[in-house]
Amino acid sequence: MVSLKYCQHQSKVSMDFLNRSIAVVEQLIKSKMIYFMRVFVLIFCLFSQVAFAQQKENLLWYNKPAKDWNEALPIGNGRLGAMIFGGVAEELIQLNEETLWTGGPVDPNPNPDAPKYLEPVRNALFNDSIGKAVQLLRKMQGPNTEMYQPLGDIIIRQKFEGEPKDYRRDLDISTAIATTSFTADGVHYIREMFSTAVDQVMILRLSASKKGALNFSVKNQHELAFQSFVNNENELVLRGKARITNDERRNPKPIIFTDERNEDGMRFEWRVKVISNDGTLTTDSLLNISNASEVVLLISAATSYNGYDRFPDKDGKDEKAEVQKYINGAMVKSYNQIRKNHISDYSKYFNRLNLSLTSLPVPDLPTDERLRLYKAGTADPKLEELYFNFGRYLLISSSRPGGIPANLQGIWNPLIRPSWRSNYTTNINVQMNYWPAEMLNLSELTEPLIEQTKRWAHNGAATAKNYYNMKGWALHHNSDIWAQTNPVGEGGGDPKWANWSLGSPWISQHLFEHYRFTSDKKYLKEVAYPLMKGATEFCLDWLVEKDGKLITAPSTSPENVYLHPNGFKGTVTIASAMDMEIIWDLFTNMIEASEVLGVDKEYAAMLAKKRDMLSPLKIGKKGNLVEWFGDWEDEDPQHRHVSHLFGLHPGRQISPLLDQKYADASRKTLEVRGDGGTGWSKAWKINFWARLLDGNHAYKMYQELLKGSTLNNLFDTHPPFQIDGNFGAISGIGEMLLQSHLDAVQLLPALPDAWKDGHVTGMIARGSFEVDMFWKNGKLTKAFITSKVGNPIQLRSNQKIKVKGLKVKSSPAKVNNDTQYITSFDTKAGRKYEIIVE
Ligand code: FUC
Repeated sequence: MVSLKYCQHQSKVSMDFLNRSIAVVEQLIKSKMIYFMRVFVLIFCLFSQVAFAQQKENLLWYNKPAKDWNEALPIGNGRLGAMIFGGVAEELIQLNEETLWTGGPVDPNPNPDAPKYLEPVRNALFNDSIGKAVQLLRKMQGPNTEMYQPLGDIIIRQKFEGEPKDYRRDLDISTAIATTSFTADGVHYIREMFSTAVDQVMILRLSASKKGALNFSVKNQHELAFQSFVNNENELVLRGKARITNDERRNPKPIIFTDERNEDGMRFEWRVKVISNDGTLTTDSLLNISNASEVVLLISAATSYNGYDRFPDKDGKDEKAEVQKYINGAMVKSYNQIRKNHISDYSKYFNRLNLSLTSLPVPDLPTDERLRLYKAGTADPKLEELYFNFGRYLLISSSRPGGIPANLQGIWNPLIRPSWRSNYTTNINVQMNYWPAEMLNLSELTEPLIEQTKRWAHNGAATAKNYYNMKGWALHHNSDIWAQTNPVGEGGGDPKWANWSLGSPWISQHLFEHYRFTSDKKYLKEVAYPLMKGATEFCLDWLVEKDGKLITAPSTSPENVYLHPNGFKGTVTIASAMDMEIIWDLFTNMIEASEVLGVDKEYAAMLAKKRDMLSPLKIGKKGNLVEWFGDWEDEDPQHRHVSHLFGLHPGRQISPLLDQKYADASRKTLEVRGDGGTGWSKAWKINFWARLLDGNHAYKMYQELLKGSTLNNLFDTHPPFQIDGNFGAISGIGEMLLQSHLDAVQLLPALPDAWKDGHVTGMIARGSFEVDMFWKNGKLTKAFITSKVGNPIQLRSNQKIKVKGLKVKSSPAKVNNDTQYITSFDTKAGRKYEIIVE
C-alpha cells in the first residue's frame, strides 16, 4: 500500500476537540490541577456548544443507511459526483462523471426535407386544420437527444466483530463532506468522503478507533460491459464505453458500443487507489485490506469527451492519461491538505450568503424524521433554511466553471436509461436550474450555461437554416452534451413538446441577466450581445404578420392541450401567450443592450416597433391571463406548466408595479391552476407568487414543495428526482426576499408572516449591489448595500428609509392599497451604505 502522511482525524472537528480535551482533562486530574481543570471544562463546554450549534445548522443526518437512491447523499465537484448510501457491512457508492453521455456530435442536417413542410403547417393552422398541422409537424422532427450515463459503483464490504451500534451518516453542506460512522465491538469506525474541485478527485477515508481494526474489500461494477483489473500501482481500474445509441426504458434498443468507423462511443475510466500507513493489501479482482487503522481511497475518473463537436472515440481525449494526471496530482498532497483546500474552495462559494429565518434551535432529529414531521404539519423553519442552503450546495456541487451545465439531475444519475434521458429540457427545466445563481451570489457558476449557449448558437444556426431556411440560431425543446438543437421526436413525438422552438430567445435571457447582475460590459459586448442578436435574427424570421400583428406559427404552450370552441382538442396553434412574452423579453433586452453598448441604434428602433406589433396579452372571461391565441379552456386546467406567466417570471413584462390588471389576471390564472403540480411546477409557483408580492402564498407553495415533492435526501421529485425543483425553489425564496428585475432594488418584497424575524446577507441585486437585510416582526429594521461597480441605485421599500451619511429623500409610491417608498442615490464602487428605517 502506498503511504501518505496525514495527521489524526479532523472530520468531526468537535468530536476531535472532545477527545483531545478529555485527554488534557485526564492529565490535569493526574497532576491534581483541579482549579485549572474547572476553568478548562467551562471554556470547553462553551466552545463545543458553539461548534455543535454551527455544524447542525447545515447538516443533513440520518440514523440508518439509505434504503434506496432517494435517500443516498450526494457529493460533487461539478464534474465528479457520488451518491453515498452509508451501508455498514456493505457500502454502495454510485458514481458519475458529468461528460459521460451516449452518442457523439450532432448531424447538422438530419432531416433535409423539413423546410418544405413549414408553409403547409402554417396554412393548416390558419385554416384550423390542427390535425393536419400536427401530422406535418411530425415530418419536421429529427433525432432524439443522447443520454447522461452512470459511471459505475464502488462496493465496500467491511468485516467487523459484533453488532453495529451508534450508527449515523451525515452530509455537512457547509464543508461538502459526507460522513458515515458506527461502533462495533467497542471500535468506532468512520468513513469520510468528499469530491474536490481543486484536485479533481473524490476521496474516501476509512478509519478505526482501534489500531489495525479495519478489514474491508473494494469492488467496482457497472451495468454495461466493462473491464476491471488491478494495475501495477495497486489501483482498481474500471474501463468502459458508453453506447453510441440512445433509447428509452419503454422502448429499449440493442446495446451497441462502437460504430463502423470507431467515431462515437465515449470511453471512460475510473480508478481507486489505496493509501495506508499500516495493514496489508492483497488483490484478486478486488482490493482487500486487512488489519489497517486508517485507509484513504483516492478515486478519479475521466472520459474521452473532447468537446461537443469531436468524435469521442476517434478524436477523444486520452482518458487514461487524464485519470493518471489527477491521481498523481493528488498523491503528492496529504489527506489533510486536500481536505483543507477542498473546504476553502467550496466555502468561498457557500459562505457568501447567510439566511436566518428563526432564532429557534435546530431540532435534534434526523433529517428524514424532520421532513416527516413537517409533512404532518409541524413547523420547522430550520428545515426551510436547510433546504435553501442545500439548493446552494447542489449548484456549487454540480456546475463549476470549465464544466458543462447541470443537467436535469445535476450530475447525479444511476440509470443507463434515465427519465427524460437526464438531458437538458429547454422549455423550463434547464433555465430553472440557473435562476438562483446570480441573485444568490453564485454568478461564476453560470459559466457552463453561457459556454453551452455558444455551442447551441453554433449548432442552432445549422438548425435554423436546415429546418426553416432562417437566419440566426434556433434551439428546440431538448438538448444534450453535444448541444443538439433540432426538434426531437423522430417523426413520432408529440409536437406539444417536440416542436417547441423558442429555446434560443429564452436561453438568451440568461445571457442578459448575467450582464444585469454583474454590469460587465466587456462580457455583454463580446459574448452576450452577439449570441442574443443571433437569437433575435431567428425570432425576426420566425414571426409572421397576420392582421397587423406579429405572431408565431406554429406555436405551442408547453406542453398543454386546449379545447377549441369548435369542439376539437389541440396542442399546436398560433401566437401562444408564452411565445409572445419570450420574444417581447428578448427584444426588450436587445434594446437595452444596444443602448448600453451604444451600437445598433436603428436596429433597436426596428425591434421596438416589432415589439409593439407582437400579438398582445389578453385577459379572458374568467379574469385569467389568456394562454392561447383565443380564450380557450384547457383540457387539464391544473396543468403543471404555467407557460403564459413567463412575463411575470422569469420575464419582466407583468408586475403589480407595472399594470395591476395583468397582475390580477396572472393571480387568477394561478388560482385556476391551483397549488399542485410536479416539483418544478410548485417551485415555479413560489417565484410567481413572490413576483405578485404575495409572500404568504409564495410561502404556501414552498411548503407544498417540501411536503409533497421532496425526497428524504432533500432532492426535489417530479417524481422521479429532478434537480430543477431544488433550484427553482431557492430562486423563489430569493424572489421573496429581494427583487430587482424592474430596475429598482426592492427590499423584502414578499416576506411571509411565517418568517417574522430574520436576516439575509450576501444577496445580489441587478446593477451589481450586494444586499444584507435584517427584519423583525415582518418589517425591515436595517439593511446594507454594497455597491460593486458604482451604479446609481433606486431602492423600493415598504417603510420610509434613510441612508446613513447621505442626504436622500424617501418618496411614497402607491401600489394598490399599499404605500411603498422609493429612495434613489448615486453610489461609489466598493462603498457600503447603511440603510436605516425611519
Ligand atoms: C418537461 C416537463 C416534464 C418534465 C420534463 C423533463 O417536458 O413537462 O414534466 O419535467 O420536462
